[in-house]
This record gives sequence, structure tokens and C-alpha cells, in this order.
Amino acid sequence: MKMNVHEEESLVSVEKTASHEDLPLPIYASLEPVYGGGSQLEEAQLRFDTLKSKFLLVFGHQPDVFARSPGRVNLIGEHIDYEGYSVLPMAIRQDTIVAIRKHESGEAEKLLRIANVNDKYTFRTYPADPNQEIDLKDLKWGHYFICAYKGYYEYAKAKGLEVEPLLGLDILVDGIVPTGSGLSSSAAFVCSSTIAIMAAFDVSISKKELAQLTCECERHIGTQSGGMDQAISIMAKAGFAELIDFNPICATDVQLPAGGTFVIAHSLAVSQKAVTAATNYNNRVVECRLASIVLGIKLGMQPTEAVSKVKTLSDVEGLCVAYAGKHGSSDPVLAVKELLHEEPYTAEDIEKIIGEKLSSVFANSPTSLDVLIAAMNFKLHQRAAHVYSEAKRVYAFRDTVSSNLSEEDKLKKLGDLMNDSHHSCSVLYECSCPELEELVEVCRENGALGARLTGAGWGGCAVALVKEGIVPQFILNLKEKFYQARIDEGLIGKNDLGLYVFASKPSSGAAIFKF
Ligand code: NG1
Repeated sequence: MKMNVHEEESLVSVEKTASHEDLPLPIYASLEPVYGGGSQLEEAQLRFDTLKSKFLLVFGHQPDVFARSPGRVNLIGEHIDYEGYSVLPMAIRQDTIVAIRKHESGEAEKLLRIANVNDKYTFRTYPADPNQEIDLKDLKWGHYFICAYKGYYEYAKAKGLEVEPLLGLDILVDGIVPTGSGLSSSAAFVCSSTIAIMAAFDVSISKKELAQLTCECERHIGTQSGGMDQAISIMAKAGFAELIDFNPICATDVQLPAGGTFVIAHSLAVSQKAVTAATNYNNRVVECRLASIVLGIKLGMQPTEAVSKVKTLSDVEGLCVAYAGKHGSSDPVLAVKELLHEEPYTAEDIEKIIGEKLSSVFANSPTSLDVLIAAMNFKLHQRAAHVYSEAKRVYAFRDTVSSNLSEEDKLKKLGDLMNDSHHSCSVLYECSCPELEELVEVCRENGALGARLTGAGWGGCAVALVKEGIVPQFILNLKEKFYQARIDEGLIGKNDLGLYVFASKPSSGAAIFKF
């Protein structure tokens, strides 16, 4: 479990024998392997210099080690990771860097002291006790670090790792992934924190295990996260999008067609995923679970068996496909159409079918019980239809990329799939919002081959597929048609547009730096 420092050359030779996700994270002694050259390297150098000097200023010591983890844009496959289905994201260049130092045994305070280079996030201290509770009703930014801290200790306990006596930690954070934007700033923070903690404790595990661990870490914030964001943040490779499979976690490189560029544009509606979990994100997780139990029962399972065994829609997909097969189709959506009515279900309707109180089904999940309190009814038909159809679109996207179609036709087909995905998110999953609808429309009217909301939705960003040659004009058009009115209203500054709309190439994944 101890960490071996391996430099780039040795990493290359290891990769010939082990698969990418079985390797530990790379440890670099310089910034180039991650940030390349030019202005990106200069910007990174400045950030690391600031981290070093501020760390010294705030804590009176140098950090031991740095960890970075990127945000991501999901190209297709929305709200299906927690249902066990594959998704297709890519890492973006914006990342979070965490500098960390482990206290020495003589030092008095056993505290986690957490500072941020951005003054908006005020200094926070927490006890070094990994069993501390996170107050979900009063979330503070520092709690994302506590998620990582708790998760690491739970992992160490489960694996029987020898843990060092509890000392304090000093932590300084620099995150440039826009928050509340669907680009997974939260996963970038949780992943970089977990990696920093493990590096400070000199513990190293495979990327695959780390992806699973960081997903569990983030659930401490109260969202029933699916695992896509942590997996891509850790396993991304520069130049590739990744098809991420779950159970077990695995990443397959997807080389996107040349000639197309993904432009990310913020709707300027902020999505506070953790705060709205009971009505939005966790609500959909609960609706999917209920849809899968009801489908299981309608397709012949005993209610008690369905309640105890069926966790996700992927668990009953086989039954749905078998049902469709008897009706001349292979599409699980057919079973949804025939067996779940479109009219929303009340809690009582579902309790009658499953023969049990919903509060007893979810008795072990406090965040699901919050959903039951907040929900008026449950749209089982719509949510299941979205999940099954979106899961298919992910494979269609992957197959299109590797098909023999001309580049032109590939791009057109990918754009169509993105448009279909947005329609399903908007109409069936209801995770869009007026600002995203307007932005997606503006993207399409200005030459995007396809455009869709990305990430959890209810605000945040859209991603548009645009022909490389028209990107500058496309961005100018977005400025004029979408952002100018908002600049005039004072919602954003006119010089800040680059933060809200930018083209993105697939970036590399998490890394550790020891200088
Ligand atoms: P965002 O909110 O974009 O970070 C969330 C989940 C994902 C996935 C998407 C929807 C977390 C950390 N991330 O992403 O796992 O379910 O929504 O596809 O909860």
C-alpha cells in the first residue's frame, strides 16, 4: 500500500503491462506532464506559486504534497450512472488543486485547518475526528474536504489498513472549476482532497479503487452520487473522452472525431445540487428505484423479493427486454409504456403495489426519507423511459464515433443524439430550467450540430457540438444573443465572458505533485 514515486518514463513502461485503471495515480515533480506548455503552463505555475506562498503565510510551513483533479463535461448519458449505466464524459482543463501538510506529533492542535486562495471561502477548522457528523442542513464549503476525510478513514477501516494516530492537517485549496455549473466542481474538490490526504499518509491504491472510494466520499454531502464525475476526474486521459462503465468501474478511450469541438456555455442559473437534493437529484434517484421495483413486480417478481433485491433500473432491464421480446421488440421502453402509467403515482398507489410503506422501504436512507417528505407524487413512467432511452444513446454515440461514416455524417449523428438526449432530460426527466432551454435553443440557431444540458441540470451549463471552423463566430453569436442582455443587467461582467463560455479539449486526469 505504500506509495512509489514513479516519474513519467517509468509510468510509460508500467502502462504496457497493466491496464490504465489498475495503476496508481502518477506522481510528478514538474507541472509540464499535466499542464503542457504555453499559457496554460504559465497559469498553472502562477497558481502553484501562490499556493506555496499563501500556505507558508497562513500555516507557517511548506506543504508536503499537492493533488489536482479536474472537472468534467458529460457529452452524453445524463442521470443514468446511479442506475448502473455507462456514461460518456471528458475531463476539462479547469481543476482543483489541494496543498496539504500533515502535522507532526509534537504539534498541539489536532485540527483540520482548511483555507482557500479565494477569499470568498473563509478559513474553517474542524476536529481531526473522522467520525464527526456533517450537518447537512448547514453545509459549508469545508465540508467537501470532510467528506474526503471521513471516506478515507472508512476505507482504511474496511481494508484493515494501519492508520496513523490522529494528528491535524493543514489544507489550502485552489479551485477554478465554475461552481454550481454541472461541471462537477464538487467531485474535483472531493477527489483532490481524498488524493491529498492519501498522499500525505503515503497510501496509494489503483485508480479504479480510488474512483469507487471518492464516489463514496462524496455521498457524505447528502447526494446519492452515481460515480461518473469521480471516475472521469481520476481516470481521464488527455485527448480522449471516456466511456465509463460501472460495476466494476472501467474506462474505455473514445477518440472524438476531428473537425468537431465541444463548446461549454453557462446558463447563469446556479444549480445548488446538495441544497436542493430532496426535490431534485435524490428525488430522481428515489423515483428510479420505485420505478424499478414496480416494474419488477409487474414482470413477475414477488413484492418482498423486488423490494429487497431491486436497486436500479438496470436490475430489471433483463425482465423488460424479455417482455419486449414477446411483443416483437428488444426495447425495454416498451415495458415501461405498457406497465407504468404516465399519470404520476401517489405514495399510496405505490404502497398498494409493493405491499409496504415507502418509509419502511427507505428506512436505512435518511436522504431518501427527506425525498418522501418533500415529494407530492412520483413520475415512474417518465423517469424510467428517460433512463432506458438515454442508456441506449450512450452506446449509439460510442458506435457512431467508431463507425465508417464520413466525419461530416458522424458529427451530424452525434449532434442529433445530443439533441435527443436534451429533449429526454427536459421533457421526461424534468431536470432543465428556462435559462438552459433558451441557451440550448440559441446554440442550435447559431450553428451547433447538437446541444444539450450537461451534468445534473436545473441550471449550470449546456454543451454544444460545433464545427471547429466556426467556433470563434459561434461564441461571438452566443455573446450577442444570450449573454449581452445579462451583461447589461449586471449579472456578469463583460470581461468575464471567458469564464462562462469556452471551447474544451479532453484533458488529463488527477495527479499528485511532489516538488
Ligand atoms: P453534477 O451535478 O454535474 O456534478 C451529478 C452527479 C453525477 C451524475 C450527474 C447527472 C455528483 C457528484 N454527480 O453531476 O454522478 O449523476 O449529476 O448525470 O453527484
